[in-house]
Amino acid sequence: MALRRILITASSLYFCLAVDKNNFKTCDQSSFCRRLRNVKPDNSKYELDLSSLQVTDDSIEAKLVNTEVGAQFKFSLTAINGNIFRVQVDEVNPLYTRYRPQFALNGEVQLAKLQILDRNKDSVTAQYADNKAVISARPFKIDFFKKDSLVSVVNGRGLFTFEHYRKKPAEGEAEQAPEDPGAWEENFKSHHDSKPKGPSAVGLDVTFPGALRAYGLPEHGDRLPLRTTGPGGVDPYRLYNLDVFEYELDSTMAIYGSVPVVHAHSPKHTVGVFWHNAAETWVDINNSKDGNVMSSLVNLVSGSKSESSVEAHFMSESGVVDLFVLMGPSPRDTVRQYASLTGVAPLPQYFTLAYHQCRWNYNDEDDVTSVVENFDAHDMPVDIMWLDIEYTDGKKYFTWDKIKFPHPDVMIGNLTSTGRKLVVIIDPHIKRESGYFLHEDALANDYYVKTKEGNVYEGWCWPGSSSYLDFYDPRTFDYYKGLYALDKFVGTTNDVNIWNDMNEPSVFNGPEITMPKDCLHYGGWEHRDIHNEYPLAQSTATFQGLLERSPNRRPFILTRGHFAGTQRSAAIWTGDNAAEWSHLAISYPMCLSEALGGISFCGADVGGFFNNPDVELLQRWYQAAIWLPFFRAHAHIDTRRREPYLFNEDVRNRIRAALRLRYAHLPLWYTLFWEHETTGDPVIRPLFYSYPSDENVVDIDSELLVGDSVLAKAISEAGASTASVYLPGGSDEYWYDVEDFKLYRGTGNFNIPVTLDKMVAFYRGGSIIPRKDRPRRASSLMHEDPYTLYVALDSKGSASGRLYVDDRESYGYKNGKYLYLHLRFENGQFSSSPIDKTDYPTKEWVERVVILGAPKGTVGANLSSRSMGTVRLETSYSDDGRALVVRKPGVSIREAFTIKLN
Ligand code: NBV
Repeated sequence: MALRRILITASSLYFCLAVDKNNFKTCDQSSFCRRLRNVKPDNSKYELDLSSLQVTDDSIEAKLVNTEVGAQFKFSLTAINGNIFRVQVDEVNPLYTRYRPQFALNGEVQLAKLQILDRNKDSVTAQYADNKAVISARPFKIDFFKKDSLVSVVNGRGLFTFEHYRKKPAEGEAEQAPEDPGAWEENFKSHHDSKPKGPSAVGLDVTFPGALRAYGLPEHGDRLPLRTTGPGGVDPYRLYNLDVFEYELDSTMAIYGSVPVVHAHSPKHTVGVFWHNAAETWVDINNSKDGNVMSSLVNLVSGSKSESSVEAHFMSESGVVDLFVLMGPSPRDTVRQYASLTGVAPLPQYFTLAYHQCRWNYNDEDDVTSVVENFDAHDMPVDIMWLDIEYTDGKKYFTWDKIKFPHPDVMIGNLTSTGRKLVVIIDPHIKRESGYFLHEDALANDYYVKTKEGNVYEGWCWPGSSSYLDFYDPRTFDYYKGLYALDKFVGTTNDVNIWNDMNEPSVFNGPEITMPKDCLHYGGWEHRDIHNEYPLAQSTATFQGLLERSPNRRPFILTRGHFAGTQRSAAIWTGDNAAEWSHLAISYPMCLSEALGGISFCGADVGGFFNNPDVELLQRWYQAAIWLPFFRAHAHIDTRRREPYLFNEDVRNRIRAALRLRYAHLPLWYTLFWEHETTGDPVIRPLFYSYPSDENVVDIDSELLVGDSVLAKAISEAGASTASVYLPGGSDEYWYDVEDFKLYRGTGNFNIPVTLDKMVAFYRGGSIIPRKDRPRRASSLMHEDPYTLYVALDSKGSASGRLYVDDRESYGYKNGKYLYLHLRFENGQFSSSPIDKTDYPTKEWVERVVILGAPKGTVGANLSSRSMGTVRLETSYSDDGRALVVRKPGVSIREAFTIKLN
């Protein structure tokens, strides 16, 4: 810990955290990364044998040959509904079958018809809708065109590599070329990787001509736009789920999650690629704006040396080449295309969007009860209490510590009687203790991951000596699901949800704090093949387990490790951050990156996990975190207690105000999650997503959009007296401060004065935001509360929005038990009408309509609805004239209605 600095200030103790980089490989220390990074550009030895070409209605297949060693591969190109191409390469007659991820895709993809436009001895041209692929044989390369403009090129730089499985050359046997010293076995620190199948890496370059920025590849503690990496410079973005203690920021190092999707963007076009591979992966990025010498290809295709471009080089240790090209043309399209492949987050229960209170650990049942009582006493809302590993009997999951938690059912009853819920942690490592039912069952039935020799693998984790469930074995998967049943996990109820932590998997004494790559899973797969997918296998089993436990409740799961497709089963958080301003700042970019990777349900530990935040940081953290989808405070066991009621009145008031603002917006969040499920649109969005033609926003990641109506900015420095905010949308755009409704017109940077009380968020003029403004202690107590509808008028005096309503917990909405309403304001008239022909018998009603930007002179309004006929309503302006309030419409939200201003 030589790097650890200790600074003592009057109010608190800061440790500048530092990861121990020695524990983790750099590309140079990884044999396959070295090998693939060493491939020389513009010299591809791969050729397509077009004499073997086979064309069907929806696929093009041909033999691909490594002309240097003669190895043969099967190449195919297919088109998938929704403007996606798929490029696959696998070995012909491999020595061992190669792994394809089993959990990432959301079922079978729907093939689309490919039309062959041209076919000659050098190339094949295929078209699907306004997308075209030109496959060149020598060297192998594919150009992808959208409406005749070239948007991406596969193997344009000639870095395509497919290491076919081979027999290990006997000692002394002549080799064609000297091999990398780690090709057949590899050491890292004291760990040995036996590589029984030898080298098996796959790699591929993709060029995005014209792109200005690339985004994606979560999870990294880094800014949103991907930066240039390269030999001698920054290490490639590494995707390898790892439990990195005190992870560093501004870094391409791997951390807990891996989502291999990139969106390349310019104001003219957005295109994406999804590299469907679950093995360790490194991705080099080269952005021409960073001044690197570009490959000749880009200049050639762009016809100009000045056009920008981004290149990505994917390198994976094993598996096949399976690349989806998301043809865009807008960021919304590429994100939706990705969602069409890997799925969406199903609508969560309403309470999951409220405030979660966590700590490692709440010590006992009384502690849990008294924390909630304190929230109540201080009139601060909280919905969910969390229990970390100490609730268990000696870190044996699915058990309770009998001294500290002797009556979990009573404790849970206390919570639910005030409308609260509980989440408990369940890690995937299993304590090897005789008599522990789970361990006994796992041994007796062979449920554990094995060593390369076929013995049960043992590693070290929280419980001490542990083994790891092999979710790849369908029997283990089924058994594991059953563990969540109420009669199995005794003491739990339908109101208990689950937190899957340490599932990268974390192994304290393993290589890079994880499982050795030569460990074996069901089906003979090496851990090497499936590593990045392991946490998804666990969260999928947990999801199904909770569903079997409580068939008509939507499961809530939080997972730390994650992969493409995790959104279908779990929310994520950014792991063990620290109580530092920089960690508050990075929470927006990290979650935005996840949202572009399909995982919208993301948050960061409020306050920072390690160390003690000072009160300013803590307040700012709450103020920023209310605009992230998953909103949970959490803290390390060694930190001081920091439940928000523990601070002085000023601090309490500020945090209460932030919590209340979150709760007021729950109808908006819920609507956005429903729309996410139905469209794939992310719940939070970077500015470039909604304003793709504005070049000024391509690097902005300290601001985010909640749906299409709220823009929030995180204040992430101490002592701020102003916040500089970029407001997008053009010269006619209006933005209203969410708290004081001050109007900002036009686009550009605005300096907003801020006190500690001030939160920085705006409503976009033109949107209608559904809120519930009556402060309550928990979201469940707001269910029958009335709505206040905020109408933020645009420069033409119009606005529109949506509201989704259902029973907040069941699957009734799948059978039409919901309301989805279109809210509109035009020509001085507000209206609400159903978008879908569905119904939900709710008692909720409209308490107020607040119109921002309304012209002066309104005196009263007339409400019309079927059941109420026409009723006159009172109106009044706020003292500063910024808001016109229409009082007590009193109409049921279930009914269509209009309100005409007089
Ligand atoms: O279970 C203890 C912690 C947990 O509080 C945290 O949120 C996880 O990310 N867990 C990691 C284990 C060890 C932390 C040093």
